Amino acid sequence: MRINAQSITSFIATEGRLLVVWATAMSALITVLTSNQAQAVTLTEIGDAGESLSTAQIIPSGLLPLESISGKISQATPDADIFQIFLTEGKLFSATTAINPGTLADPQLYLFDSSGKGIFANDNESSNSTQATLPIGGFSPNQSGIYYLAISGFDYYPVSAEGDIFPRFPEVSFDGVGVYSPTGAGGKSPLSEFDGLRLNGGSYTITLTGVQTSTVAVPESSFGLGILTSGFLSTAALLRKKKKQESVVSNNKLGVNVA
Ligand SMILES: [Ca+2]
Ligand SMILES: [Ca+2]
Ligand SMILES: [Ca+2]
Repeated sequence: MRINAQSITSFIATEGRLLVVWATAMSALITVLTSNQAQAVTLTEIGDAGESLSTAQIIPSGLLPLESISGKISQATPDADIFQIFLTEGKLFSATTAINPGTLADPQLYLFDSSGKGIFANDNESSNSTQATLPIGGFSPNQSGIYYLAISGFDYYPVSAEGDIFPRFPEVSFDGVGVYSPTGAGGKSPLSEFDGLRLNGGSYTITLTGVQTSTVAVPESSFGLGILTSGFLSTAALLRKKKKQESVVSNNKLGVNVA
């Protein structure tokens, strides 16, 4: 090609357009990435989560992906922690304390439906680990909705009015390995309380998959204290978003919606 003033002008114009197109595309990509990363949340227990459905900690509404829950189990006083979560039809659920920081040496995990009936439970994920795992594939709901995830230290376990919701030693192996269905004497009835010995205390982090924050709101005073974004969305941005969403939740004076 013969280079002259006209071809140079043409080249610059073409490159300029390409640059604009490239920049626009990158901008869109970055927006999508930021948006996706910003919407995953982690929860830190606020005060002490209760150990009944009515005192369970409710995570702010909005159906955001919930990546983990952190908290503490007291050994000195009765303490199991229950969190209300949202599970989606057909989506595999899992929860594990195994790969997380924490000082709770021997946690147990339990999943209940919206009425408090047991779904499945685990004490120890393997004969080499006293950490707990409700495995991927162990549960996938037929219907989207509210569920309750509970954690306690060994040997503080859930009971209904009829007795143990999940089988325990000697009905199950002494090492506590295995994922159990609610086949205990009280397994057909909803959770009424936790019972047993409190042999463990400490901090925990439960890593989750297939979980979203609940659709029920929490008091506004709690907002921002326990929820941490895992992406780029700052607290200020969340608060701006909250303000924007206030009209959405105007029918529920207690709540916020960060969807
Ligand atoms: Ca607690
Ligand atoms: Ca508690
Ligand atoms: Ca355990």
